[in-house]
Amino acid sequence: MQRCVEELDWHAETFSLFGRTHPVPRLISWVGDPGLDYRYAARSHVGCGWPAWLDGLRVLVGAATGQSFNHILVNRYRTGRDYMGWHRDDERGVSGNIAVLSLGAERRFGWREGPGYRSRQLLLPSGSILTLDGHWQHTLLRERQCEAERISLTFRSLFNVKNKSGRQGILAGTLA
Ligand SMILES: O=C(O)CCC(=O)C(=O)O
Repeated sequence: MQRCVEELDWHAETFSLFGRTHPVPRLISWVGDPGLDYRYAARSHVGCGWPAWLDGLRVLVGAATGQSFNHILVNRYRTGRDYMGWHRDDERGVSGNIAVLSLGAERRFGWREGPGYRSRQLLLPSGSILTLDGHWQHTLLRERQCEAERISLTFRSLFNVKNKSGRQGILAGTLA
């Protein structure tokens, strides 16, 4: 966890709603194969290679889940006031499940198969790995009383796609 805090580049992104700009309620970072872009919310997150310590983690998480990964989006929740709202990770170019490695504060994770479905919750302790179908809606809930920090490393397997116009699509980049 400390290494993530100290050695990753952290970004405070913003989003627009009804013409106003708001801070995304968490910090993010990313690591991936050189040139590989995980693009969502109209923003690029281009990998520039793996530091050895994270490559080791990638191998461990790959062995634990039986998948191989080429990109990580890292979320840093500074306290329980940071969170992630309901969303899906069903962008074109993401294959297989997402593996979420949790570090630090235990937080509540919710998921449901879609709007109108019953939502369920799970506690994510430090060191746990959750595998997740990105088509399901999910959220990391706000917990106002929590003062401790949590980091989630969300391992993804991305592949190159082109859209109908022949231009690079939602995900752009090259796989080694
Ligand atoms: O931090 C978490 O556990 C959830 C992360 C997440 O939903 C995502 O990165 O899409």
